[in-house]
Order: sequence, then C-alpha cells, then structure tokens
Amino acid sequence: MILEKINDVRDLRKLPIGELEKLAHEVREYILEVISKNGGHLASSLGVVELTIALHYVFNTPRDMIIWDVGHQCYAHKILTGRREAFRSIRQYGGISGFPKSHESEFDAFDTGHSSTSLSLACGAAVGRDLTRKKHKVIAVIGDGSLTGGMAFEAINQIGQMETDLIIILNDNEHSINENVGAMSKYLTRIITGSMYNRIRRKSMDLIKGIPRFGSALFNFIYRFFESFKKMIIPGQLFEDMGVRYFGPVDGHDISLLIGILERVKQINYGPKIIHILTKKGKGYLPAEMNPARFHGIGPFDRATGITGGGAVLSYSEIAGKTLAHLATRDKTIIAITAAMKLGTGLYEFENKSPERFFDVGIAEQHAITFAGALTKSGLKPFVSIYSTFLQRAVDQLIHDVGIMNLPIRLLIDRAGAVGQDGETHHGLFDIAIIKNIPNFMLLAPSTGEELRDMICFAAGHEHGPVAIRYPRGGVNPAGFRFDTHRPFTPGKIKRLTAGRNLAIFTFGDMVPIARQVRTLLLKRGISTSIINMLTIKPLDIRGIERVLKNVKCAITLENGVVAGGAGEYLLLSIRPELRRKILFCAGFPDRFVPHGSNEQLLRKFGIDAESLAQRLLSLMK
Ligand SMILES: Cc1ncc(C[n+]2csc(CCOP(=O)(O)OP(=O)(O)O)c2C)c(N)n1
Repeated sequence: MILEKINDVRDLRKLPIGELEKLAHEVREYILEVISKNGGHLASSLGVVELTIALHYVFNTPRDMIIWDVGHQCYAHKILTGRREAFRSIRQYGGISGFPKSHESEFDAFDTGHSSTSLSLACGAAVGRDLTRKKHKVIAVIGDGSLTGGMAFEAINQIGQMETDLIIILNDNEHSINENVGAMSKYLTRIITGSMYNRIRRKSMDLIKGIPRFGSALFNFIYRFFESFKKMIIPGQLFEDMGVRYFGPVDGHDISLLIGILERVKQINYGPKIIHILTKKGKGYLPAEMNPARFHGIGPFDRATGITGGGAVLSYSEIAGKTLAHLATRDKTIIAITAAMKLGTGLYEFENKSPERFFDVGIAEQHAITFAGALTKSGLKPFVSIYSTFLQRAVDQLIHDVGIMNLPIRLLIDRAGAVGQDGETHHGLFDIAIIKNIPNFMLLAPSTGEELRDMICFAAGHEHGPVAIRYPRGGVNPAGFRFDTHRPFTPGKIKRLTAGRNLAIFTFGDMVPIARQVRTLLLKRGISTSIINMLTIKPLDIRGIERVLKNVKCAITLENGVVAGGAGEYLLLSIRPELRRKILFCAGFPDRFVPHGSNEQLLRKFGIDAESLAQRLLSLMK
C-alpha cells in the first residue's frame, strides 16, 4: 500500500511519477470505503483524484494555495494533507468536515460550501499576496457547474483585466449535479468538440506537408479553409478575449499529462491562466459513473450494489415537487424554477410532465428570483424551489425585485432548519430572520406532508403578493398520502394541537414533534401543555396567540432557526406588553455557527432537544 506511507504531502512528493496512478487507485478505494459508510459527496470527489495528486505533487502546498470551489470535491485533498486517518470521521459529529475548513488544516485556504466563490477568493488572495510582496502561487479549482454562478463571472471580469499571477483549473465533467445547463456549458462542449477538430486539422496538415510536390500549395489551401472557421473552434478563445490565457483541454485523469502542464503553467509568473481539464464524475466506481447525480451527495450505501439503505420515506421535497407537477397539469400558468437542484428539490416529475414550463437556470439563485418576479407580470405563477441556505444568495433580489413591487412569486424553501452532516455552510437557519423582515412577504411553515401540500395549493391561488413556504429536510410515511386532493388552507390562523393550562408551546414545522415529546415529559411531572402549531410565521395570528396566552400560566416559543430575528422574537414583540412576561424564553439556535452532526446531536448540543427543554422548563416553573 502506497497510501499507508503518505502521512502528508512531503511523502507524496517523494514518490516517482510512475507510482502515482497506483496511489490514485488506493485513494479512490479509501474514499469509497469511508463514504459508503458515512455518506457524502462521492461522485465529485472521485472525479478529481488525479488532479488532486498532481496539484500537491507540483505545487508547494500549503504555501501555494489551492482554493476548491464549493469544496465538496476535497476528499482526496483531505486524505493527502495529513488527515488520512481522520477521514474516517468525515461528516460525523466531532469529526472532520466534509468541506474545506481553515481551522481544520493549513491546507484548507478558505471555508467553502456554496458555489462559485473560488475565483473571487483566488483574486483576493493573489492581489493580497502581491500587495504584501509575498511569493506563492494561487490556484482556484472550479467546476463547469460552478462556472454558471454569477459570482464566477464577476470575478473573471476583474481577473481578466489584471496582470496578477493566478491559475484557474476548470474541472469540466459536463455536470453540475445533473447535466450542466446554459450557454457557458454549451460553449465548453464546443471547445471539446473543437479540440478534436483541431487535432484532426494538425494531423491532416502533417500528412499533407509530407506529400512532396503538391504538399505546400495544398497545405496553404487547406490552412485557409480551416482558418475561416477559426473563431468557431479555437479552444478557449472566449477566455483569451477576456484576458485569461487558456490551456487545454487536457485529460484530467492522465496524471503525468497533468503534471506536465501544471509544471509548464507554474513557470509563467505573469497574468491569469486557465487550464481546462476534462474529467468523469464518479470516476472509478461504476454506479457513480452511470448515475453521477444520485451519487453527487448520497447517504450510506452498499458498495457492491450502490443501493442506499433506509425505509420508504416520502420526502418533503418529493411532496412539493409532485404536488406542483399535479397542479401544473391543470393550471397552465404554473412555472417551476430551480437553481441547479432539480433532483434535491423534487422537480423531476414537473420537468417530465410540463417541460416547457420548467426552468433550470444553473447555480444562479439571484437570477432565479428576479426572473420569477418578471414572469408574474405576464400573469404566470412561478414557484422557485431553493434550499434555505442557498436562498441567502438572493436577499437583495427578494427585497428589491420582488418585495417592493409586491410580486406574487411563490418560494419553496427546502431544507429549512438544521440539515445535519453538511454543517455550517448548509444549515437553513436564517431564512425566517430574512424573509419575515421583508414587507409584503407571507411566510408559512408546514409540520406535515399534508400541510405542505395544502399550502402549495393555497399559494397557487394567491395573487396578492409573494408567499414563502419553508419545510425541513426529511420526510413522512408515504402510506395513504394523496396528491390528487387537498384541504383549504387559511393563512394567519394558529392551530391548537393539545390543550393544557400550565404551559403553551408556540411552534411550527419539524419542531412540533419535539414539542410533543416535551409535553409527555412534563405530563409525568403533573404539568399540562398546550401545543400551538403556528403554521403562519407572518402574518401572525395575534388574536389567536393572545387568547391562548390569557389561558395559560406561561409559554415558550420553539423553532428550527436562529432565535435572533426569528419567529419567537417576532411573536414576543407583536403581542400586548402585559402578556409578554408570560413568555419564559424563545428556544432556537443561538448566535453562533452550527457545526455538522446529526440533527439530534445538534439539537442536544444547543439545548433544544426535548429533554433539555423539559429540564429547563421544570427549573423555571418551580
Ligand atoms: C450557491 C449554491 N447553490 C447550489 C449549491 C449546490 N451544489 C453543490 S455542488 C453543485 C454542482 C457543482 O457542479 P460543478 O462545479 O461542476 O462540480 P462537480 O460536482 O460537477 O464536480 C451544486 C449545484 C451550492 N453548493 N451553492
């Protein structure tokens, strides 16, 4: 085993080039062994094993900086940079993160998790280096999917006019999570096709030049013929025109080729350069190569078959997607929009049934919101489905392009609340604090699959302003669930789930089951609890809430989101002052970034699991 001897990158650099392919194989096997148990971003990481080895082989990391875009492909990087054994704990509570973390290792230049930041980070790192007269290389690795994000274009716009030494590796596997979309993706495909064309051209030129008498004349004729197509086929001309020197395309699985080109580009100490490499997502593991989208981010699976465990669950994403697909067959004004997450947000069925009204806009959350806002002006009903964490990108668009004009877009906020193993960069803890502070927005939060379905049906008919529905990761028992029917939903009305005179818990979404557990624990100590399912976070049912408060001794609020600026605080400030003292505390996540771990572990860590809440309540109620 070579990998056993690689304790850090210095050991790697001692290996002869001839052994690196074997090392790549061992790294892949190790990634598969661990991720099949822990779950994680498998396909992307398998695709860049050779690239990772070549980068650390050629560059003097950590002095030279590698900046991984998104960072989900960093597994080989972690294994080779002193975290080989720690890798077994990846994504587990207390273990290493699934994304680059600067506090974890000096090899992780920046913390990442969201897409399209690498070029801005690299630009800042390179300019910072120059201004402080340091000498090291800065290398950004960005995927073709991440290149669809607006930030990447903004950065290239600056980078292209600078003389700063900067290397961009464009890792082109023709996939975002699903097949990549958009004009840039088409352009990259043309480069690949064009490069084959160029190879043919070079070969034919050599052949013609070899013909003794007519060679030269024929050569000139054919050269002119090919030249007339030049603009179409010169690889990377767009980047060159933007001021970035282009190299490639190069086979990203050929380690010695990669090392060769990296060595050459490393010598050029001037200006921005882009190396376009071609890789296969999921490389080396057939099920992932065949279905890279499924293995993009996956839970534990059986390595032999690629099959994931777990019982049948109907996810909230599926409920949202199927409900929408069903509604759209009857209402031809319904539009579905995703920002590169059609699998995660459950929009497959919609795409199949109503392809002309389905839009994957790429990793472009800001554009998705403004695009949707404009669609409403044509009397259409756009539903934008975005994970809570990625919606953070589009705050100004929500305010400026939707809220101010009161445009009736429908927001499906998926993965709201803590999301477990992906950690800080991915928890959806801020959406309530953001959305509820934007005038004109209505914010709903279902606690069951049926409530989600009913709210979506309500939103489809609501034309008076923007509606946002936030729902958690996870799902419900599919038995008996129906998409072909729904109950009317009235916003701004609380629902009392249990009656009790000692305590009221105002809650919503996936904290309702926690409230039920608290109730059971308190009941053993003779305390009766009213559980109130708020359903609507904004506008609040003030009268209903005050009526409940008048009839209980005390109350708490409980939410899966940050307390500061959250639903509980909003409730507290909205009720009459004399009732406020009845609220003992607002429970939720504190003013800190929440690490990775299972949601149960995270709730316990922050004192919002049932046992901790019951204990806190018991001591306060004494
Ligand atoms: C702002 C933002 N939106 C969505 C995502 C979810 N996401 C993670 S990786 C990914 C695809 C990235 O594609 P690419 O850069 O080509 O990398 P690959 O996985 O193909 O290696 C997406 C959409 C994200 N991380 N950040």
